[in-house]
Amino acid sequence: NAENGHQLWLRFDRLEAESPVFSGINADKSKFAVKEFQQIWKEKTGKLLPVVSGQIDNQLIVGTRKDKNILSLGIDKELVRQGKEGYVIKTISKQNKTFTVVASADEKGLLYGVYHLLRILQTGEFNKALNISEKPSYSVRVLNHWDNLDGTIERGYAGRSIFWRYSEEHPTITDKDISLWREYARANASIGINGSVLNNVNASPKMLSEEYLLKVKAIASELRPYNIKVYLSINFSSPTNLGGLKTSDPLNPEVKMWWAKKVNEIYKLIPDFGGFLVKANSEGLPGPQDFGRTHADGANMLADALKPHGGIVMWRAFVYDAGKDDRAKLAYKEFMPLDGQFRDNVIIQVKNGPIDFQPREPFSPLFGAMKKTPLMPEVQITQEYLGFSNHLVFLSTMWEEFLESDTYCNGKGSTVAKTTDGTIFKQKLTAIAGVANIGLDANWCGHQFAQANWYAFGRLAWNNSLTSAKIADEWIKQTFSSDAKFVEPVKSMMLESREATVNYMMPLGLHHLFAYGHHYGPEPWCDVAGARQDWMPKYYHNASVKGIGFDRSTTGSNAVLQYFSPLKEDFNDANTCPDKYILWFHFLPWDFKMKSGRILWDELCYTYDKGVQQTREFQKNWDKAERFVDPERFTQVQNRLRIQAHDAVWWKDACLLYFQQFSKRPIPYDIERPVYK
Ligand code: GCW
Repeated sequence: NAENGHQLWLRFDRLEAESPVFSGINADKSKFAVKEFQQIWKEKTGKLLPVVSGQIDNQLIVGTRKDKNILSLGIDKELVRQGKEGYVIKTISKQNKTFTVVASADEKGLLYGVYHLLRILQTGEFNKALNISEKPSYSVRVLNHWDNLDGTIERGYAGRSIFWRYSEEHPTITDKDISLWREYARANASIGINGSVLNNVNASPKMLSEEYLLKVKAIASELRPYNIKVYLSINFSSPTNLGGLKTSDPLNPEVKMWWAKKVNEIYKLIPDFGGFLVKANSEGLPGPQDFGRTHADGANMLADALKPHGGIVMWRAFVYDAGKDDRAKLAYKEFMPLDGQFRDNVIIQVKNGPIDFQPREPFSPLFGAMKKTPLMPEVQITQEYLGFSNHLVFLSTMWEEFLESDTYCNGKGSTVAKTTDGTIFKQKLTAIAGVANIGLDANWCGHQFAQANWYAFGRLAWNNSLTSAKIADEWIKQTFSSDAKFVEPVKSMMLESREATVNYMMPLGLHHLFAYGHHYGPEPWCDVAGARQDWMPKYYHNASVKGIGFDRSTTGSNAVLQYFSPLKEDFNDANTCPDKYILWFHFLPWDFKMKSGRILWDELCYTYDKGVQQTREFQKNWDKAERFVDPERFTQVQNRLRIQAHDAVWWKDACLLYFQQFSKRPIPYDIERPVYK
């Protein structure tokens, strides 16, 4: 693809310039990782790295513990410790000669090791004193594609599906598909993603028809060399809707049989198939509760069918029955009583926050609370509630904030990261999911900077203690330029961008002020007759002359009680609750005294305005970067920053002018005047 952004972070244009040229590679040429390295080296430098043996200075040694060139190094124990996907990269000196070694226990790890080497060559971190050992934080690091079989993508803002691009009736495969799938797989492998759920969680029963499974098989065979397993979202009533059975009751023997057969059929086609992702009894989809059964009954039935083949079930906890209670409490209420009832190949997939991918939410109280069932975080890479692919929002800081949130489930330091990666609860199965932002757009993600979110998800899934600053730094250097005059300002823009977005959209813990349905712009006044109350912004902001916010304290919905001490006490008291969550947990009068000394109304005005000013700085910042970027990508980003600044003003004016009817106070005179009526 001709477009510049198509190469993602895989440009590798400084392999030679920034590094000492290797004298040659000592490796088994038939290994996939070695072929991959050689191919990239050849593409990017125009030269093939010669294969050498014997002891030559500056040699690159690549192999697994069973290879002769690695066996002799005496690092076997270390390699075994890193597990199948881990690796080491080391500088070894012997008799005045230096070697760079990339070694692993298994070929899977070797591929990741080789990509790590390429990354440090490209970012200028390569040196002659390397001692790197890596292994992933989570064993399953999976992208969820909300791709429909007709080629559309739910909440996708980068074009149509790369998997299902033609007629829904007869899935076809072209050469273009195959090369795209390969590029996709390579990009994922380069950041450690090892699984793809190929279809929307709002799943069509047709997904499991033979015709579609054949296409899944074809996709799987392109992804397999890159260590990526395929998974499918299933519709819980498939036995009825596809199989023609009278029921889909998970305890019915015929239903169990149907799933067992279906699973056998899948594994015949795809022997390393990963398993199922299930959205059940959620937003109107069918599920075990339709038959008086529990989530555990449903998940276990599927788990039993998958178990003999080594497959897993990722069962989502995104449930909220209309009108039952405060929406933020519902997943906890439904799932906590089931703790300990799930099979060992089931993992519960929980969105980072208790509502739904808002610009800011506290972490879901299920993390840390379910102690006998493994949980996997689900984050959203696609920007459903964050300006689609028009706004530059680097989500890494949001995920870092989430992963580093202390649940206190096991005393201080029990971060969400540690409750899910096996550190605190010794579960065998660990996983993390990101809802992909990938489509057929030439640059894959719509916004050039949205690629950074795909990148950041992979890096954090691999190492959940990486900082966003490190991730941004790597990404900028690989994607654009290593020049400090470019890297530093662009990095600070990225690191500030999510907070800026929270400021101009929903500061101080406000949430769900979005326009109904599409979730792009503001619509705090929205009132759709007959619609679910918990889809209406008013349900969340409750603005009136008395004040604004959602009372989730002990004088309100009691949601605070789902958190461990001392969090629940901190959240419960408006004077100790962090400002960033204050209107999430409290309904407060307009003249409530904030920590800054301002009254709430003024604080709200200043924060909205700050968000607007931040987007203006982003524009200036980017304009100064012009000389470092190709005109194509420069202009694309410039245009989108213009939209973002415009939207920020729209958000600020819409929200402030709407809330002002209730606050009945002036907008402080030193901030920008409204331009909308
Ligand atoms: O965020 C909401 C979206 C739905 C989505 C749902 C979910 C796939 O608005 O489009 O459906 O969550 O996560 O299941």
